[in-house]
Amino acid sequence: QGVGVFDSGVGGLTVYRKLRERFPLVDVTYLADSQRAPYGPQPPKDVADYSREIITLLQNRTRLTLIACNTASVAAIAFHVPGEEAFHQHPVLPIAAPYGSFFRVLGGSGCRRVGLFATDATCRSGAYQRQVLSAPGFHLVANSKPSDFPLQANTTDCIGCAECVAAVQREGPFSLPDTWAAQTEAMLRKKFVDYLDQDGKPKIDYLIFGCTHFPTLEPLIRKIFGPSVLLVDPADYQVELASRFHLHNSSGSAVFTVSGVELSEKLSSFRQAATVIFQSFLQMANGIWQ
Ligand code: DGN
Repeated sequence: QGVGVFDSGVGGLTVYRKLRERFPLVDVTYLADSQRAPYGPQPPKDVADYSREIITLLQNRTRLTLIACNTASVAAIAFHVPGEEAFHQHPVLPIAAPYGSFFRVLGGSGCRRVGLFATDATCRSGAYQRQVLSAPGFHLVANSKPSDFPLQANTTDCIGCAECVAAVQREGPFSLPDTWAAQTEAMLRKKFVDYLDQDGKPKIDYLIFGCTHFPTLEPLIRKIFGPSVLLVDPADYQVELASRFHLHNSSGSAVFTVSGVELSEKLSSFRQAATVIFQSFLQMANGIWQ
């Protein structure tokens, strides 16, 4: 009766956190496919197959699955996972789906320049670009060529960062020495060059986190852009949509599962990264790791 959540690794914990805030008493099964992470560089067809496999596993014990990985979501959508028939009884909500365009609810007036920060696979899919371009008044920074979708690998209207996924997956940003934080900030500043003017002022009004690992980098990103840029986490809209499914309140338990043969090793590194992402995580998990 609970909710299944999966990601290639720890990124989906940022979705789990929002789900838990919204539904404290719903049981959750979280699956980190660490054995096959990262998904970003792999062929979308393979990633879609992983998703199909994981959803099949989760649907036995949950009522609804959230794909808490943008890369898996865009692959799943492209390869029709889940097919209507196969998962008829078990709804699946991919994070990168066009949920009636989240920009509509953002409101605001004047300039609405949007930046996108995602994995290369999500950038190439054009999933978020299409949403931005279909929302009246919003446009992408830097350039955008909607007719080119699906985009080429070197697209410039989206900023991809495989290194960021790897870094968050490995350790998370907060436990690292200041020197590392400084290096990461420098790397991000380089990445965001199209989104900053010569004085370092933002050229964007919104930044979409198109990868679930990236909200953990928020303190550094906030430092770079300052307070005026609105950071958009699609998990808010995904979790909101989950509320339509009348989720069953229970004990609010959470089971965390990691794929891979060297399970104990994977679990300990996952646990470490999870702890870093939000301190009370282990407390919440209450020792029920599998
Ligand atoms: N958290 C995943 C996403 O949202 O795309 C990262 C994908 C990966 O494994 N590189």
